Amino acid sequence: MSSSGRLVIVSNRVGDPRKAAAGGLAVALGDALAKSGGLWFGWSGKVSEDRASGEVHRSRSGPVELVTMDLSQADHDTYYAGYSNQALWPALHYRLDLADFAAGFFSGYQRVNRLFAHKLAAMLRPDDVIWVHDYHLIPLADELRALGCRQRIGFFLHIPLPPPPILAAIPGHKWLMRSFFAYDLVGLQTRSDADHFARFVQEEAGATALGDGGFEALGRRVIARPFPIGIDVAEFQRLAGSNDSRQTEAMLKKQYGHRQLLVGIDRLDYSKGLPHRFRAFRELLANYPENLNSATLIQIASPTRESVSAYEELRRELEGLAGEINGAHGELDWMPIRYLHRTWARRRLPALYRCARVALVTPLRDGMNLVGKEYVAMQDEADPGVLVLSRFAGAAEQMRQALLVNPYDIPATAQAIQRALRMPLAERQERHAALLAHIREHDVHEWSRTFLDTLSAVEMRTHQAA
Ligand code: ADQ
Repeated sequence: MSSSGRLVIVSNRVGDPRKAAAGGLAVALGDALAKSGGLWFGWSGKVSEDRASGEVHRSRSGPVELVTMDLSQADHDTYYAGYSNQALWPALHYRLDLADFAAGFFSGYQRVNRLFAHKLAAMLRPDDVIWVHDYHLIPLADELRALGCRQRIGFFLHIPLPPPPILAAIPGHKWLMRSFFAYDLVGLQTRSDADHFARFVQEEAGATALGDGGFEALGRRVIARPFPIGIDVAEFQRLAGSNDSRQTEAMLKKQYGHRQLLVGIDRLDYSKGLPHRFRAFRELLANYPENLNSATLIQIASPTRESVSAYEELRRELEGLAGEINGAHGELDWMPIRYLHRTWARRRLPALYRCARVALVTPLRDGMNLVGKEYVAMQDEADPGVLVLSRFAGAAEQMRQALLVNPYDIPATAQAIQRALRMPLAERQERHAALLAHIREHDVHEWSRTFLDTLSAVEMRTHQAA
């Protein structure tokens, strides 16, 4: 980071960068924070007994200060489970049919963002650089500006930004736009998300395009550009060398050595297209019978947001499909689908990636999707597997050498899986080498460095009359 200021990260959940389970994003942000002796602020993940939110906890992770805040039950239900996960999450994933825009959700969302801003403002120094993450906290900069904060504030949206007609269906979407204009820099995952942003602010707020992603409206300026997120390749290589990972790999090779393994690793979320994936796999078995008694899909789907009813229905649908496919095609000594509804320890992920001939990353819509990148990073360069990737994952914009599929087209997806399973070695190597070079060059460290350099280079604003 070129600026000398302290880095302050704000996100719904705070990760402890020193814990291996924290994952690449926490590690990358932790690195950036450590360089400036930074602060990470967010929800503690705890729901307090108190009627009001706000108890603050402080701890340290090396040079990084971690500050978290508890939420009351009502704030959790409206801000987190409500507006964030039942209104914004589905709407921004193009699923207006699943969105619930209850008024109580919206007021809770505003209330918690205001509370976050009040708690954070009290801790800020004048030369801090603030980086806010994700859809839970879109209005945070506006709230901070209202309290007189003039620091540089950047925002990164980890999930997609849909085209203007979908955004315009969000009740009171004007506040959304106004909120974006309180930031100095808005980062999006892909070029097409950035195009949607450009069209949205120009069509709905009459914003003027200033070039290079700059826009002016409402008496404010913002820069909005794509910053595609990557993974920490070195972290995965380290994990792959761990005892846990080696043991799991040996076990998988013993169990499945004479089969063709396919792997899917996701949170159990409707955006990930899991029922479509299971149907494509069923079609593969029906249309290409040479895969019977051989192709085995290991699908790990970790539980998430279980209090939301759409997730419960999805769980039942998947269990039904897995049971049906195994019942119809399985043998005493072979089950086509191994479906595990639980979180898989991060340190054991490399083993799964390495043993799988094919990875199925087929979301109906995804901001980026890091699983495909992790899979590519973990392949044996001499004998790599094949990535089947949805064209609707943000990653598809960069990973053109994957087998790109439309997950809604079940027969075509089955055909692509068949092609992946039969792909000759030379073609696998060629595709893999190109993908790996890209993933190495554009890793998560490059992502955070580029974002923060861009934010630091933004002219300090003489904030903020509007
Ligand atoms: P997620 O929707 O959570 O994140 P994704 O990128 O698929 O999406 O996964 C994030 C991490 O979680 C990966 O490191 C993956 O290995 C891990 N993970 C996923 N399922 C797991 C499981 N069942 N067991 C163990 N680990 C699992 C959001 C956006 C994405 C975007 C990321 C980062 O929705 O589009 O890529 O943020 O910006």
